Amino acid sequence: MTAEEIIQLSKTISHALRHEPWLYELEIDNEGWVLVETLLSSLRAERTEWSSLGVADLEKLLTFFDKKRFELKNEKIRALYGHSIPKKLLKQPALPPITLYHGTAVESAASIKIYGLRPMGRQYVHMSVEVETAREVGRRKSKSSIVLTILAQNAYNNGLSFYPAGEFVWLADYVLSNYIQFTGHLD
Ligand code: HQG
Repeated sequence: MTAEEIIQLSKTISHALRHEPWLYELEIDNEGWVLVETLLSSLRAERTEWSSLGVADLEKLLTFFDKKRFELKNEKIRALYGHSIPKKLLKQPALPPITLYHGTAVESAASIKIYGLRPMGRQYVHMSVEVETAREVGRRKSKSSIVLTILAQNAYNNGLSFYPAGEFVWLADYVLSNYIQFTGHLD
């Protein structure tokens, strides 16, 4: 597969596992898992180029990106984050790092100051462990982006749950604005 083909495949799998699994006849369990074989047979039927897709192609896809979007285990696969399906997935809460980062459009900052971070179209608010990753997330949204600092442990100590989603992404149900620093890290 060329790089472009891997990106296309990754986007389709993200769509299937995060947003509209029913279009691929997938049944997602409470933790987001589906059978690899069911996903593969659905993808094989989707495009002629994918007619002989196998587990090795998925493994190649997983190592191709720096970002770890999917987890493959015991003949099952799941998206680690990003879901928008109606059934909220179960996540295990854990102690987050002292600070996390969230990149967003400068235009959204005023509303976030008032309402805090909300999941908007997804099930959870997404935060990054590293500033640079958050900066890239913010750049997707606007030409002028900002990286917000989340006082994660402080919020955790006051009862807010955080959930690890892979090594570099953390999720939360919401983050109140008193745990968000808006200064610094302006693009
Ligand atoms: C904003 C991609 C106004 C929030 C990325 C964000 C990430 C508010 C947008 C992952 C708000 C939602 C998730 C409020 C939040 N008022 N705006 N109160 N609260 N927002 O795309 O975090 O490459 O759903 O700041 O890289 O940007 O697909 O979330 O701008 O890791 O694997 O509402 O998706 O990963 O946008 O991105 P999104 P996100 P992949």
